[in-house]
Amino acid sequence: MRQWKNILIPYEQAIGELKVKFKAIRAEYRKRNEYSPIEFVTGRVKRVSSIIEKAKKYGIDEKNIEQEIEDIAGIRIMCQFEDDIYRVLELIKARDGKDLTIVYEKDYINNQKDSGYRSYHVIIRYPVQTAYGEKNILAEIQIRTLAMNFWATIEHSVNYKYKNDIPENIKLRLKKSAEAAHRLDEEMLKIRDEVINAQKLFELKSNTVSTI
Ligand code: 0O2
Repeated sequence: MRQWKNILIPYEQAIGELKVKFKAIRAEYRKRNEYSPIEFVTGRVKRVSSIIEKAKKYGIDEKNIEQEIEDIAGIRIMCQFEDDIYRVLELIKARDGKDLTIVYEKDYINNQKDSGYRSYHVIIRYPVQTAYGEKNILAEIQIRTLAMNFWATIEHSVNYKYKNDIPENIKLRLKKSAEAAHRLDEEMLKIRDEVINAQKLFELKSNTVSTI
């Protein structure tokens, strides 16, 4: 039995650091009174049971888990509009070779999954300074709109309930909902500038009220 509690320590540290770094980008835009392509950031370390389950599913030997399972550490960046995803991607690419290294990308936006899932994934290598020296870990950054996130969260819980064997009629409904979420993103993109201007005005008003 592997000492998972100890193995996961650098992954937890990486999640903590990456959350701070991406939240700092949002905070900086806000302080400059500029629009932030990052709406909010979450992160998690995969549960040991899910790691073992995934290893079994792909026939991965336990000793190779850390090299082959790329999403033990997972960061999720939510954006308001679909084109923000590509701005976030540029922000990540600008750091390639600096505090992180991009390993490869998975574009589930232009190549939507059969389930209806859409998101942009970037697999990175991230150096963690531990008490025992540097450890390079793999992490997955998922970049998605709020609508994509809404759909994925619902679908994930339905999948959990049916243990990955969702009845056909529900699968069909979920696919239709994915199309609706996609249309919502497309419509919102068309009025993007209008929405951003309105949000700026709203923020200006809230700041004035809070300083009175
Ligand atoms: P959790 O709870 O987030 O850890 P696989 O994981 O088997 O689908 P692969 O190639 O290893 O396939 O990784 P991929 O495609 O990059 O997917 C990894 C993660 O992306 C998943 O992690 C989900 O978070 C998300 N994802 C991928 N496909 C779907 C989907 O159809 N629906 C939803 N809701 N999310 C998806 P985990 O391990 O599934 O879950």
